[in-house]
Amino acid sequence: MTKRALITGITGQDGAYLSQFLLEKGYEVHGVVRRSSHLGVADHRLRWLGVEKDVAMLDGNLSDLSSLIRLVEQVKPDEVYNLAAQSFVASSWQQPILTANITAVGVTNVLEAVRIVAPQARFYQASSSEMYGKIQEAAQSETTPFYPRSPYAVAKLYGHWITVNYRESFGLHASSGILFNHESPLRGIEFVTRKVTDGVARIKLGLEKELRLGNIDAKRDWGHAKDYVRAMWLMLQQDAADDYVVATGTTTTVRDMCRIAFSHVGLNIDDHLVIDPAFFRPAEVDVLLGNPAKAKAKLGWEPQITLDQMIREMVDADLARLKRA
Ligand code: NAP
Ligand code: G4F
Repeated sequence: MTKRALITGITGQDGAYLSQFLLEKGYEVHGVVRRSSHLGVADHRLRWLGVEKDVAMLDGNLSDLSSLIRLVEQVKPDEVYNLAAQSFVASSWQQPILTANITAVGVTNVLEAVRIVAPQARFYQASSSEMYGKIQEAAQSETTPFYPRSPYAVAKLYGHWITVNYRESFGLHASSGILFNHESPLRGIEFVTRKVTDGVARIKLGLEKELRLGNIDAKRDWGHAKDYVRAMWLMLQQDAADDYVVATGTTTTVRDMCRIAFSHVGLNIDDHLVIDPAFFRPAEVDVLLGNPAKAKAKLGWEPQITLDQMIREMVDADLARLKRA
């Protein structure tokens, strides 16, 4: 029988790749979309992947429990992927209450809708490596203590633990993926990898002269979103729900990530990169490095796309976009 998936955050980077992945597996895919005054903007990532006509888009919002209850009643999902969030760390200092309402309490709203209407459905929560913040171990695993450093990370920690709690309290098949940074040509323009690949493409085409960044000494464990949505699905195929770190096991500075992008188009980073304190954060996460051993052992998951390949793919995609425009 055809399986049905309900995805919150279907219009985001991961929602688009997960939709494509599930459609290829034969799923019926339904997504929660918050209303916008701009026609056509919401599905631009799904359109990029050519799957916009294959998914059902349903009106709802993480802050409105009644909408979620109705959607779960309507869709009768086998699997629910909660990807919706205010997901930009820097914005979480500007909008801490909205971040808490959506990224934290919104998780309880989705869990409640599942518990009330479809307790047999399997649930995935998009937890984050940002929860490790001021790291307590050099390589972070499922047992590393958390130390969040932003309103976003604090909200994600709530979402993580409420998922664990609903699993233990009500026996829901609820799993959390503690995903490290993952990127793609569909990444939002405000995140550093995409800001860099778009900036490099603009400089290459003579549209800009400089790229302004904040803390380029920060280190991140970067993977490709296409690899990471596969891990989400694998978690929900296990007999028992559990929590998993999804990462590459390699960490790189923002500076070195930039070097890959500049050298891909034959430019010298020192001629164009400007440090702008406006992009420094009130509290920084200096370094993240994941230990994906459990995901490898239990899910058989391993990343297939390297940082080098991904950054080059992103620069090429931005060059093509800008040329078209
Ligand atoms: P994204 O591109 O920013 O997508 C976020 C999605 O959430 C969008 O579809 C957005 O809709 C939706 N959304 C925001 N507020 C909403 C609300 N009130 N009601 C309903 N939908 C709402 O994020 P992503 O990179 O795909 O990440 C997916 C999830 O994984 C997020 O929860 C993120 O925090 C988490 N995560 C991401 C990473 C990463 O490196 N990418 C790592 C760890 C965890 P609009 O299109 O209308 O804005
Ligand atoms: O790309 P970023 O904005 O991602 P960040 O803060 O690591 O968060 C992302 O990954 C998390 C997983 O760990 C997700 F949960 C979260 O939703 C999001 O997807 O920044 C990466 C690093 C930071 O240290 C930041 O200070 O890059 C540094 N950076 C330096 N200059 C910059 C800039 N970041 C941005 N966005 N813009 C800059 O100009």
